[in-house]
Amino acid sequence: MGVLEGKKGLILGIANDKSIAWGVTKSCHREGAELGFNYLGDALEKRVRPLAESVGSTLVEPLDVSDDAQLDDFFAKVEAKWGKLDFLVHSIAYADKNALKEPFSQTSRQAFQQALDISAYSFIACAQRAAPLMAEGSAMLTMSYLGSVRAVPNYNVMGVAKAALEASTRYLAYDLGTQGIRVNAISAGPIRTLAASGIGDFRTLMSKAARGSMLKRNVTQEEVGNAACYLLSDWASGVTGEVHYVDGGFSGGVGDPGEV
Ligand code: 0WE
Repeated sequence: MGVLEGKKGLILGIANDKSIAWGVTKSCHREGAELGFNYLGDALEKRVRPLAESVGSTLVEPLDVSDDAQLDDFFAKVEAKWGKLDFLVHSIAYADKNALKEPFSQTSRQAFQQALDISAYSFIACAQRAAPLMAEGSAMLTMSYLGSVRAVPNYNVMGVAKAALEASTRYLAYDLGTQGIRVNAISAGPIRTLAASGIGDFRTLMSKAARGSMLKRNVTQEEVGNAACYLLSDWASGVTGEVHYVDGGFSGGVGDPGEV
């Protein structure tokens, strides 16, 4: 008997089989959940639909989280099909490519607004539409990164967006706590995904993350997925407003002080 048996959940943000959202999907499916998905545009539908079908899903709908009308349509379809929702996973971020390499002090208003809108506000937008479908004991989860609390070279405006996302997690947890809905974030170590492929010298960042971690290795999509299952399950019934690190211990250490 899986820890998510009998639960219905949405997983937002699969791009392909390397996505963190796909790691979360595999764990949630193994633990018995019935799952629904979104895709961004026709190009990604071709990738997401076969993955969704492989875990027995029949809820796969378009959703660009920067568009309120699409958000309304998406959650209306979820309500029509399921009537209720037990969990929501938000695994969505975007910043302009140039904003992730130019000096942070050069960040444009447009790049700031877009990064914060898609990477942070979208969690609030989803939460406010998901909550009315949720009963006591339901849960929401989003994905963050250490760049929210430390200045990580080149992470730039994404770090500011993740800081807003983590603060939003706490305020949503406060707000929805009165309805018995829990809201948490996972802060994962760097993982090679489609989003990471657009980043210069990600290889060096990955090897520094491994060497500086306590486990001396990087974490996987599957490990994030397993931690996600716990936070979404009734085993975490007393846990909310939390940022849970799944980074092999990197954030708690200083690496090797003797390293040159
Ligand atoms: O949150 C992320 C990645 C988010 C991301 C990645 C891209 C690349 C392609 C958001 N927007 C875009 N836009 C693009 O055009 N991570 C935690 C992975 C990541 O990204 C970095 C990192 C790490 C770690 C960027 C710079 C430095 C470190």
